[in-house]
Amino acid sequence: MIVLEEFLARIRHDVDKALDELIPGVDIAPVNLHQAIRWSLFAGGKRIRPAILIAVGKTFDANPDHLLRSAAAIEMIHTYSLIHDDLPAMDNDSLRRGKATCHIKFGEATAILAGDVLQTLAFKTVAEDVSLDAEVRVRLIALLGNASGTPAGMVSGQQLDLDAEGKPLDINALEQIHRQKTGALISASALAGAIIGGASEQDFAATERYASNLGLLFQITDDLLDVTQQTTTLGKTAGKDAAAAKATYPGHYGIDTTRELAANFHKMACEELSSIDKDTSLLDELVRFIIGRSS
Ligand code: GRG
Repeated sequence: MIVLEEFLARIRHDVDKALDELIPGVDIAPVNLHQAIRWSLFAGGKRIRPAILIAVGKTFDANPDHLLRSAAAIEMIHTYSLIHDDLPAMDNDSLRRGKATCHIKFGEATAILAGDVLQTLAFKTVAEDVSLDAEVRVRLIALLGNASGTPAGMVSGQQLDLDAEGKPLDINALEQIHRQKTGALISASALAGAIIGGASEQDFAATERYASNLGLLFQITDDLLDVTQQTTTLGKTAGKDAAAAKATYPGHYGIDTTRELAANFHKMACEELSSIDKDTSLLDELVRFIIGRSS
């Protein structure tokens, strides 16, 4: 059995190497644009979405070389969302991944462009991945477009989140925001691994249910960390949700009940793995990592 910490460290190394090869260098014009992308991309993210993609792909016996560029593409989309989320018109934050945010370091216009181009590079990366059949690439592109866009993806979740600021929300609306804003890209990471691994229809459906619980668990854990951890541990401003009157699980249920709910999503995610006739121990470990993380 692979120790999860070793697996995650290897993913961080391999994905960072792939990203370095895929992103234009700082010797290529426009230099400030490429510096801005690299500033945010290599600031030390956990690479959890690539890890989910690669773990699911490995579970379905995919060739590891075939997973890497899609994993890098998902990290590009994720980093674009962080850059744009930190902008003055959105969360207006000055700290991300323990460093100054992209717009603080490079200016707002360049940060907007860095986010834009990370998004287009992600789709280009998948489209040009010659290790994958054309049909697989098209499925992945559609998956990423749906998960990062609207009406059920990350951008629509972000809009719902902005619209909900300062308003009382029922739990269904809160869950919808979390599922779209964060869950959709986490789910897409798992499903991309299943697509590249050629999972059967039944295994794909089980992966979808696993990922849906995992995605919600990820954001609930993020909500908990925002109220229980310090800024230095998180590498981003702690206590931001309450200050911005954001809709969160701890805000709705309190910390103790939120922890119980997280444990329940943990259990449900792991239960979905039992119908998959493969060694799913890595996927089990990933859920444990997500609920136990401190940043
Ligand atoms: C602005 C287009 C746009 C979308 C915004 C994802 C998102 C939607 C905003 C980012 C802010 C945020 C708190 C989102 C929730 C998702 C989340 C928990 C992001 C942090 O992910 P981690 O913990 O970060 O994986 P690292 O830095 O480790 O990659």
